[in-house]
Amino acid sequence: MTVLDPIAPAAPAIRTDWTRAEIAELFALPFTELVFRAAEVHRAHHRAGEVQLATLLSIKTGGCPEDCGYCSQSVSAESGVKATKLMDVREVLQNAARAKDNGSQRFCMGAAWRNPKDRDMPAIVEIVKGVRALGLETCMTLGMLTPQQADQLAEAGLDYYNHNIDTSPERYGEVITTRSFADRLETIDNVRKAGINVCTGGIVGMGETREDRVGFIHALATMPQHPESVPVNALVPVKGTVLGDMLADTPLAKIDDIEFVRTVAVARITMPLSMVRLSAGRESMSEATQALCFLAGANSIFTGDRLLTAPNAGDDADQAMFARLGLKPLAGPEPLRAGCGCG
Ligand code: SAM
Ligand code: DTB
Ligand code: SF4
Repeated sequence: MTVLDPIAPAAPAIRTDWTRAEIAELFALPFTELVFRAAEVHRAHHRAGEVQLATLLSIKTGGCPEDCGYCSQSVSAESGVKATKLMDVREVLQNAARAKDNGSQRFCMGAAWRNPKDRDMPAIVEIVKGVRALGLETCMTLGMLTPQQADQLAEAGLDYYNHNIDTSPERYGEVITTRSFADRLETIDNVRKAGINVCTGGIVGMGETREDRVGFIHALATMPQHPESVPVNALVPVKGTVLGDMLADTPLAKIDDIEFVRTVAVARITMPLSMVRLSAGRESMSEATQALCFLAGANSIFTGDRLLTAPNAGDDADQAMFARLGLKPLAGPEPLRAGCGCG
């Protein structure tokens, strides 16, 4: 006879019809109530003690024609980042093999492009195939894609494509002027139609309002299908970028840790099945804040000592944190559905 656990939380329905008012109400909950609810949703769908490890590599750095106000790789920034050519396939594979040895499940490759040129695609396809052959999940972020390029990546076996919406639709034009929010959605749609898993999220701590954070989560949680991965980055303030310099001049604009955790919790509650990745900005985050993020439903991180151009916590620091918190690297596929018996 199966004995049902009377205190196991009921699995909430997956909704894509969230209203802004509902999301604002979640943000406004007493903090402990919000985190408790997020933890309940997390436990209903995921193995709560496991966190996915992903490693990033910049395969083409700097010289980007876009003017994203946060980014060290834009030609508009005076960050000192040098432009490189697309990395040689062998060098990418060496990095991927190292990431696998260090326990990563997913290898994410970024290029500082507005969009890949068709002449870049054969090398990109070779990289995807090579990284997959090492037994890693592949993720790429190359800028805007045409439907044909998305199909080419799908055919090569690309598992995920990262393309962030970054902030609320209303705030977007203040952060980036060289493309629109609608352009972003179009590429995400091309990726989805090609059958590649969607990774999209954004950045908090860019001097935005609570209402912008509500609009940001609303835009993600009302997509026709929730993104499989939702990276939540805390702005890494880079000297020489518009937003990095703005934060240096107005330190009060820095995101409050509690508000950051709230954003993670609301992402978890509204998108129960998605992997919520605690992405950039961990280096300047206390372990206590990171632990609150894990409690609030974050279940993926970037490991390694570098993000794309910015420093990251590093494998040793993360192993020590996992040991202290009793967390384990995610093993096996995700996400887990309630009722599968493995939660
Ligand atoms: N060029 C591609 C694009 O924009 O889609 C891919 C690379 S881009 C660096 C990937 C994402 O990294 C951005 O969308 C942004 O969300 C995040 N990012 C970039 N610089 C950041 C920073 N200084 N702090 C936090 N996140 C950042
Ligand atoms: C994402 O949302 N965060 C990653 C990944 N997607 C490509 C990038 C973070 C970049 C942080 C700044 C840097 O390293 O330059
Ligand atoms: Fe270019 Fe991407 Fe940086 Fe924007 S975020 S400047 S598109 S590399």
